[in-house]
Amino acid sequence: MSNDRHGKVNGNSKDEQLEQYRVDDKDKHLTTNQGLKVSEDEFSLKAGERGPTLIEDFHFREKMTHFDHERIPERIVHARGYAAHGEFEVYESMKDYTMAKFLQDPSVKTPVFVRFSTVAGSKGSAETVRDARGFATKFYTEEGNYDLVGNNIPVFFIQDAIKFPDFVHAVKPEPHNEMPQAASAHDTFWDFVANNQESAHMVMWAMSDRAIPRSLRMMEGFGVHTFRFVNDEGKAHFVKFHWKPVLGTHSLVWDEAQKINGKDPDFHRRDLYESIENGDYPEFELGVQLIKQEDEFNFDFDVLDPTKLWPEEDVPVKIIGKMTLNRNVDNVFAETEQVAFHPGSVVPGIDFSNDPLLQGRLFSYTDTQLIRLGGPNFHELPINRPVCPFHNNQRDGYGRQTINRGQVSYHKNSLANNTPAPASPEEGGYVHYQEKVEGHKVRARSESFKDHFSQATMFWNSMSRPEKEHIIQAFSFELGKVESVDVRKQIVAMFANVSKELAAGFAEQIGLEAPEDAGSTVSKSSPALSQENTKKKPQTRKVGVIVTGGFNSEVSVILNALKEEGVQPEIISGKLGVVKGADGAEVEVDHTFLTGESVLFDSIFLAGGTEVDKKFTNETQYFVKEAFSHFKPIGAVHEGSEWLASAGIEEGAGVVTNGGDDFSRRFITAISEHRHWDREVV
Ligand code: HDE
Repeated sequence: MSNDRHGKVNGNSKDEQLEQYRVDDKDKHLTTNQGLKVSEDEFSLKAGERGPTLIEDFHFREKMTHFDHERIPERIVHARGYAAHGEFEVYESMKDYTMAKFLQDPSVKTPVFVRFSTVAGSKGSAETVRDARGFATKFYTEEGNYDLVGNNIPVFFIQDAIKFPDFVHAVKPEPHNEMPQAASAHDTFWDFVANNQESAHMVMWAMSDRAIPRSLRMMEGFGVHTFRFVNDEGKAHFVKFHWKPVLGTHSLVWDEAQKINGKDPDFHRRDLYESIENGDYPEFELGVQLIKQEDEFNFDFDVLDPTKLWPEEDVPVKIIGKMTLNRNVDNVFAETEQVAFHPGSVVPGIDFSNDPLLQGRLFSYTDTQLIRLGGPNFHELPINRPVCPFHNNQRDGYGRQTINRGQVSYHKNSLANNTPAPASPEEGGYVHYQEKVEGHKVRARSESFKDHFSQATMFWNSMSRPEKEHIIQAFSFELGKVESVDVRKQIVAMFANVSKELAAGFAEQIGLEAPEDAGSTVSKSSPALSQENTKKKPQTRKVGVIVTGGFNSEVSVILNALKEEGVQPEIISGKLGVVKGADGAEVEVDHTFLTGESVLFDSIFLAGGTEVDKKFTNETQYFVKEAFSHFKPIGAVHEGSEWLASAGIEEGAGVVTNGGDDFSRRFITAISEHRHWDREVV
């Protein structure tokens, strides 16, 4: 069926359900909320044309009151987010591991809603900040909603939920001056890190390129915690969830990310929205790592510790299905803002582990929705409703919509035949995994959680040379913004435990001595952690094509070749309108140099042309030099090659020139590579 979001239903059960709530106001009369047609909407009711407004003006009062109450509290974390609808399909039955119904039948498509987010920034903050990204998926299954509320980083800063308020207070803008917005580069964050050393591993990820994704479509997702799969024989496996982007995992460079925040603070949502509108549906494969219950203690990390990952080389990721995001929301507030995720929303076959971070989250999410969405009935909001029926004896509360019929609202009862009645496991009733637990009530942490550095070192060891360099630069930037020299010193000492090379690398740049002792003896690395080893594809990459009148006829051939490979050329020139080639061919200009910044493109193509003035030359040089300094692929033909040479840029390391038959192929290969780190940038 159709994917048209403008009024048509695309055929999945969630979409059909949402359709009942959609309203089109176009071509209708204006009414009050009571349905009364309004005859005038520009002038309030007054005692005389120049007199005071009358309180009996119900229309004015209703309109203003509603407006006064339009805002709800933003999420305490993950306030800045963007979402889309889609579908999930499993590749093969996971019956051996879990009885979750949506993981059984490859012919079943389960509707999903995914909200991506930054963590620290406010609702209106910029999107390409250095931060973890939320990756929260709601599966609307036949057995109820299952929420996989993950991040794009597989570990977390703390090991126990009781520290979350402290961590969030430390990373948010400082309370005395409310600065800086959406950034960890300040004293309280780094003070927290130095004094809570379990954060070491996650900080490595946060300082790496992972924290500045190129696109929400090009980042991994992780459930972070260890969960349990339970099959219909009651047998359990520990499981970690992964989302693998079909386009590979790619990042921006830091200078570029900061500039984008100014040029287009909506960069990530625009990219997601436009991709879906263009039919370039973002795809993510679902992977699981499985550890048998009886192997719980056979690893050099505790499976319950959320600051540890399971190296993919030791515990392979089994790819089990695919999610496709194919529909933008109709209304951001109604859907994206009001969606309420909760890691405790599970279905039979999926259960929790005793990870103390997860355990605390199981409390926090419902609690936060109560204030954010104003009461206990947020599950009735259209975006949050399960697609299966729900029946219980919960009643009333603000905004209740369901009209529960009948006399009985309690269990057990005889007046309604003791219904609604609990379901047996055979009937789909959820049964918690019967893990045996015993212990003293203590406020303590297991000894097995105490190694904070080995995996941080493994992460460092796994990075390529440019990735390591970026991490050193990130530490240098962030600590360069930290005013307390004492905090800086503590961080150098702390990260010397991860790697002396790392600590010495940034110590020097922040005016401190390289550490003398410490260092790490860990030599393990995990190639899967390096983005160098990710998938590389040209599809959906944006190429800024700089062209002017009188361009060579070869240009149209090259543009067609790019489009055939799924590359998206956008034309940039001195002014909007049409540019004519030497052979009379015409191209429509998409951007001038004012609106088409180099940081907004993956690659630059200098297509040439003869109608050049000084302004055009200056703008082109600035543009291409900036793209070059961000290691982007650059192509140039005809006059474009001369523009390149006059900018002082030579062929090599992702700079493709000399036209000819194989130019398009060479350029597309360079585009697929994403960035060209071998380039000497001065
Ligand atoms: Fe969250 N987190 N979190 N978190 N989290 C929230 O819930 C919390 C954690 C994550 O797009 C809040 O509705 C605690 C880890 C995402 O709507 C809140 C702890 C991971 C989102 C909350 C954590 C996440 C949230 C704020 C430590 C990755 C956005 C608003 C125990 C696995 C979901 C809200 C969306 C949102 C609490 C740690 C992911 C306050 C107490 C680890 C993706 O309930």
